[in-house]
Amino acid sequence: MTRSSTARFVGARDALTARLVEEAGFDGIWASSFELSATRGLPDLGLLTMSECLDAAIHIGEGTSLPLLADCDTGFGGAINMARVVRQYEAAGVGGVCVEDKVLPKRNSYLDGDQELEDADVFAHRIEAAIRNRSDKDFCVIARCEALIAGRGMDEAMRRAHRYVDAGADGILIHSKRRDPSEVIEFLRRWRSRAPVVAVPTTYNRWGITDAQELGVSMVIYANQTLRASVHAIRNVLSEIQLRGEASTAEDSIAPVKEIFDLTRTAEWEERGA
Ligand code: SPV
Ligand code: MG
Repeated sequence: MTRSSTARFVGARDALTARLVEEAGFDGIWASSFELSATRGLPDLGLLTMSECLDAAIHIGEGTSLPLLADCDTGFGGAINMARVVRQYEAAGVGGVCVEDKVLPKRNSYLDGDQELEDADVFAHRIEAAIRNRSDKDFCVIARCEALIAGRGMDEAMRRAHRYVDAGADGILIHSKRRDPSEVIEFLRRWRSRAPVVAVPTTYNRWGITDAQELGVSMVIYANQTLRASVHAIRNVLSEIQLRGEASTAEDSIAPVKEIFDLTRTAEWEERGA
């Protein structure tokens, strides 16, 4: 297992997945809007409400002792909504929130087509409201800069990132959908470690944790790999059962029932209720 001072967070859409992430030795959980939407069979187009996302985050948190960073899309409205987001997520024991500078309803960053950015001052005001409304300064508020995703260039990304840290953000998630890490590396070079940086190496997935660490990245998020893994695993087992007309050969590629008993701490619960 690679040990790193760069925290490695992984997307988990439910408590059981979060438990698997913890078991594998990662550092934290990303409650991804993409994963939570997909779990409901919905596209990641800002359709989920704050209560739905908060409820999911609470359930995910019940499965793990790892810190949880909640993807709060654009903050579910304006500064006043952001104030409520922070109060509610903090009260629920979530470690922090991440909000992105797009307009509501946002579109997933990997979708083709236009991405509409929020006005930088309007978004900075939202960050200020978030900071003002936390009661614990360790509750983390990450501002996600989508300027590169929206094709607005590095100067705009830098301008926005500085504006958001001026507004009080604890860190910047700089998002890029290039297949190589060049944009993120250029951002880091110009940023000069002014505040912690979070990266999401989904498309530039050959960028290893050691490289990220050497360049001073504070956190990487493997945002959606567990969701995508489960889609293929489920499809494979279903087609195996369809093909054979029975489930015996599928057994080799699925978890034994006992493993699920163990993962859900069945013995511990029976003891509690004894
Ligand atoms: C998510 O996982 O919901 C994210 C990250 O926002 S991404 O889908 O990579 O934009
Ligand atoms: Mg998201």
